[in-house]
Amino acid sequence: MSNPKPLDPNKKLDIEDILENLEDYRPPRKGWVWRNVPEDGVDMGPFHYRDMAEPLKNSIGLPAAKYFDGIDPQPKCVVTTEIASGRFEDDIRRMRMAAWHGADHLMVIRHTGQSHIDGLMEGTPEGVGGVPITRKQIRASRKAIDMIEDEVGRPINFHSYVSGVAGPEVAVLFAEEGINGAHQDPQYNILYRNINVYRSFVDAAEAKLVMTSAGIFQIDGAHNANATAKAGWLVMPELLVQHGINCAYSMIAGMPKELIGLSTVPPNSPPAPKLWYDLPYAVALRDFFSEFKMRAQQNTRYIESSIEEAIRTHTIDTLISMLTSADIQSTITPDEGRNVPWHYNNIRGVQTVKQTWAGLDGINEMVGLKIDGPLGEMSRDIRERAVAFLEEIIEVGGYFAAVEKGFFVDSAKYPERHGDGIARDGQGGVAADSIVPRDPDYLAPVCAHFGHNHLPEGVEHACDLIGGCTLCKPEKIAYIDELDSEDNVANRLEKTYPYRKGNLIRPEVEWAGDGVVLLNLMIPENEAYSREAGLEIARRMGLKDPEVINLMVLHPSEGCFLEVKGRVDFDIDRNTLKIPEKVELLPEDEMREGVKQVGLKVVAGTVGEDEHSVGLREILDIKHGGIEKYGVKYTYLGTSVPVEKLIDAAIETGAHAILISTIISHNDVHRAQMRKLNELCIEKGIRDKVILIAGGTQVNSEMAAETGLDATFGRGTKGNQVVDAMIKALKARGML
Ligand code: Z97
Repeated sequence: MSNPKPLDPNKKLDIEDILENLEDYRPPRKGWVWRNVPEDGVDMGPFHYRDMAEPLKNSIGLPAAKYFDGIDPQPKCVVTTEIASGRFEDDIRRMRMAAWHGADHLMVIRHTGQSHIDGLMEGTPEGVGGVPITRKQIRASRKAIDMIEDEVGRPINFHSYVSGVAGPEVAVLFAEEGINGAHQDPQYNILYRNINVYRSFVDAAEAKLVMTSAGIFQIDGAHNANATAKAGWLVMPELLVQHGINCAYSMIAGMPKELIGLSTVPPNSPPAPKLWYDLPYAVALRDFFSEFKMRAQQNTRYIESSIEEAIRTHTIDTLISMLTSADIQSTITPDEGRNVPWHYNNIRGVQTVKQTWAGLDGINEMVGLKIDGPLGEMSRDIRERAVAFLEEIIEVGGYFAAVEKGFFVDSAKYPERHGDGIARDGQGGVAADSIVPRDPDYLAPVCAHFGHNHLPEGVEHACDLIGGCTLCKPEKIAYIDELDSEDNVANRLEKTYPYRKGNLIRPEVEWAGDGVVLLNLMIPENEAYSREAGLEIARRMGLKDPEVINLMVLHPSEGCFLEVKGRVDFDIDRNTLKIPEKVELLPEDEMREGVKQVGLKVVAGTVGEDEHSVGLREILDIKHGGIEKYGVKYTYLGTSVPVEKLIDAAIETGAHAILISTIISHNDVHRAQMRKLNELCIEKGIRDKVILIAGGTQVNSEMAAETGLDATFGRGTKGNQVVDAMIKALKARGML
């Protein structure tokens, strides 16, 4: 079945529509896709980029893009974001947002311990929303992603894990459903999930071959040692060994190098002198593993609840990726430390990569690494320690013996050992004793099967014996819908219907209608009082379940910055909102051109008895974007200027416009002054030659019509709005 209806960027995803006929849906493509990177670079707006991928069809650029023709340059590396709220119907909306900002590798991970699943679950999920590996969840997500990739104009890689004792079955499910990438590393199961060592490797061979058959890109699990170790930077030699074991084992199982990715993490974080650890480590990795792809993930080991801290570390990590080349740049939502990834934090992560990559585009043409110096020496030191580590593994009897002795994730700098590594008993762990040797005449009529398989004479394709397996004949896949009558997507969608398709609006961070909001507060108190005051303020503001999720001491006694999370339980009815008409400003170039063409001149002053001139002068001066910035010449006559004087000055200087400002206004003085300006100009016979504009704190845009002026502006007006109004008025009068 081909792609469903194209998405309309002005409409929300129709989740009910996506779920319709899901049992018949087949992914239109399979396999991993890298970005298209033109050899001669990419020209966008006023710039030439040396090292960027093709831009998207539909996207949202960085905030500053508006100054540069709205361009949205895309890094050459694949950009990852992790999305797993536990509810796929909410994940897919976030996937769409992330794709619009440039993510093309969407990982559905980290909701629950997927590795604990002992068998494949077809129908019923487990817990709220379940783990993201039921067929229904995967298929609905894949279908949504297929629609989203059409919308943004770039293939999107969908990713999850192949781990736990159900790993091979999960791999088959992923291959059937068009998953494009997966974590797979038998060492992960052993070290972190206590799955029997032998079972884990047997399963891995089968899973890796199945993944290969569907072109699923593999990411290993070595980086978990960095995240788990007491001192993340001390496990560098071990990380090289773990990468080496998974790469070698994957190739033995039949996986081509192009599908093998190393999961790397710069091991250190400021205030440590990060570069002195991370750069030699990255160089060592590239030296040993140049034939494989690098997936760089930002450091999360030392990140807690400060979003800014996470983003700053991520920026330095991205610089390291650029200096040493990374094929995939994985972002962690910068709220990882809070363990509650929210929609907008996925976007922040993607933006960090996008901004760093664009800003540092082509860095390697201007800056090089000095390998002849401490960098080279330190990198060599890491590699030597890794080789010694590997030699010791062989000496003690191989990998399994080393695991029994607790070689891995020890907190000392190798070759020292503290004896606190993760040790696993070869005879123990989940699914110990579950390996059954194959019979000499073993026959499995399925494709992509690891190990000896005695096919009858003349049969080349194993599944020909059964008329095709599910990988070759997807119509053979049995689709089982959710079986739980309580916890299922239909029930959840019914509850969230008013927010998705009805008229109700409630803020959300994760799930439709969750009502979660975040308060930013500065409390001028010490930490203990700030915390309690923050909670009390949130309660009085009517927030439910308030919780301080970040606290930064500004000074031990002067104050703290707090982020307080809470929930609102009211809705806003869309129909009660009045949307103000939007004034589309002319493009900046058009404004400048118009100003230049007529040699636009204005006279300006505050009128009546008003000495407040700051607002008007901000509108005039170049510094904060006043009209001078656009080339307008102005004559400023000062404060409390009589309207007559302004008109005379306009005639004398040949000004095209008069700008007046009033702030203090009793008895509607501002209105009277505005009317007077119009009437006097008519009297003097120059009304059709001058544009009359007034501004002030008590002025609004409707007063122009009422007082006979061309335009009137209130609080917060900027110079570009005034220039826009003048150019539009000149055009309307045929003067431009
Ligand atoms: C990342 N932020 O992107 P469980 N298998 C392997 C793994 O590395 C992992 C799992 C399974 C991280 C994601 C770390 N990776 C978190 C090779 C986890 C997960 O569902 O937690 O049991 O398995 O790499």
